[in-house]
Amino acid sequence: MTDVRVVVGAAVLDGGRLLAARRSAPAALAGRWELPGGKVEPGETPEEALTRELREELGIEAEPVERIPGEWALRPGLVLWVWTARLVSGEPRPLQDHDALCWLAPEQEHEVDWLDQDRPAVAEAMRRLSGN
Ligand code: 9L3
Ligand code: MG
Repeated sequence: MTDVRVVVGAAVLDGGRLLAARRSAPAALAGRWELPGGKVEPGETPEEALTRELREELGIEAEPVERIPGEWALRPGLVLWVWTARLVSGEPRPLQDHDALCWLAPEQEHEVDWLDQDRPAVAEAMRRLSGN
């Protein structure tokens, strides 16, 4: 019996930097930074969900590149899976659920207050960006 719901997060990489998004909701998470994304809907693959979430939340076209190995528990019944993603077109804007965005170079990883569950995947994405 599997009733674990997957949330996909995107490590969008462009020009040697990673896109970080600051949540505006819910109140408990507002002000914390995350890899943008959201819940996989029934009938969708995780990759399809990732593409859809980036379109809805940021107005960009992006494509998933590789899954970052691992999964991180968000709360009972909800886990986070992360892909690196390539920006195909558009300029990201915070259209939903975020109130700020920024592009971070690897040495800037710790300049924002990442959600705890996102930290391992952020660290791995930054390692890949810096070629380690
Ligand atoms: N969440 C954590 N890290 C992330 C994402 C995209 C989401 N990188 C958590 C926050 C919410 C839940 O997953 O509690 C569902 O996310 P959303 O659908 O509100 O974005
Ligand atoms: Mg979301």
